[in-house]
Amino acid sequence: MTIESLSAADLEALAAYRPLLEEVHALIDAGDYEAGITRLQKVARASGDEALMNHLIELRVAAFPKMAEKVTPAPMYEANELLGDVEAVQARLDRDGYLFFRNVVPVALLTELRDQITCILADLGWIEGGEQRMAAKALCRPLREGQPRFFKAHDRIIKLEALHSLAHEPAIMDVMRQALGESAFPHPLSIVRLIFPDSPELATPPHQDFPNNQGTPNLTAAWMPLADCSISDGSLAVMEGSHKFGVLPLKFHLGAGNRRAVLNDDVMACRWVGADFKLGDMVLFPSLTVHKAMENHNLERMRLSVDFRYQLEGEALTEGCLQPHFNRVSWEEIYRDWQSDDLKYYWRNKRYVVAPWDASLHELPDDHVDEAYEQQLAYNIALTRRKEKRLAADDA
Ligand SMILES: O=C(O)CCC(=O)C(=O)O
Ligand SMILES: [Fe+2]
Repeated sequence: MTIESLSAADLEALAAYRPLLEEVHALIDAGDYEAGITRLQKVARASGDEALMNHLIELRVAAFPKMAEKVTPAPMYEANELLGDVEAVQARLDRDGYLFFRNVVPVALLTELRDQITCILADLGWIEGGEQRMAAKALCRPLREGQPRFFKAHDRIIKLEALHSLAHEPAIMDVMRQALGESAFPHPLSIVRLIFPDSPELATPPHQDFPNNQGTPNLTAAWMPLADCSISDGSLAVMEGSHKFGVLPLKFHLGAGNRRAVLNDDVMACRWVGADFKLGDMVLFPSLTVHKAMENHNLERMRLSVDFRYQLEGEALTEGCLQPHFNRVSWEEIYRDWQSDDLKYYWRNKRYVVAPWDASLHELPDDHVDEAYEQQLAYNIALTRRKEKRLAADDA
């Protein structure tokens, strides 16, 4: 979007702000949407000028795909060759802030879990049922974490024994012990991601897990998709070496967690790495590593994935990591229909230190309500326009 592309009416309404607009568009032309939007935002919010606010929203609509395009991940290093050499595994994790493994998680377990999750989603009308069910082809508008309809599915999925037991799977535990140490154990906070197609604005933004989880910074996540998941299907990307620069400040974002990290120059100098994941592949990263989801450009299929977190005995964790994700359903309820008792409350036999939760690490800046409002507005506009464009293309 350039100043020249504005309509005559818009230009007239914005005439008083011409110098500001030129400044903003110079930043945008140079590729820095974030700086342009920040500059315009200050004046638009302070003035309450409607034309200026509309222009800000339009810039946000245009910025989403442009900002996404900027990340082209280099290939992740495949660390399978290091397995068996614990020192080499740990040195590589310490150096790069991630480890990517091909084909280490039994695909039968992943497929079984996908089967159970897609049954629930089809039952609730999120995706097509029947023969197409496992493809997870979305039937409804994107739902976001936090919405009542989202929880209708999530409250059922969080009860699945197959979800929680996967975190303990011996093949995964073997890798986690090599990466972290012999006493590695998973947190019971097992997370499932239900990511809709065609909504790049909702892709999980760059962030560190530390502000969400806290406790030991050695806490290490294992992320794995529940089907083959290429970069364009919205797989996970990490910033290599970004775990060396401490805890970053936060801003609001519409994607999972509603927070993105504000990346400083040191972090920006790190490169993004990613992969076309195959079912069975897994990536690990400690809680200070900056990571994000790539945008799901698949126009039909949901991206379903899970992520678990592991730590060593004796290290610190916060109470929230011992609760079910979103803490809406009790463990008792979750366990009700399980076949086996072996994993119920297993963490009570582990040694760990409970650290206090530091709310300041998780706080959003004062302007987050404005930010949320503007992003939601821009997202709705972008979604409606994409839909109209597709309908028009279908008609043609
Ligand atoms: O799957 C996603 O979109 C986000 C995953 C993530 O942030 C994590 O595993 O920590
Ligand atoms: Fe994360």
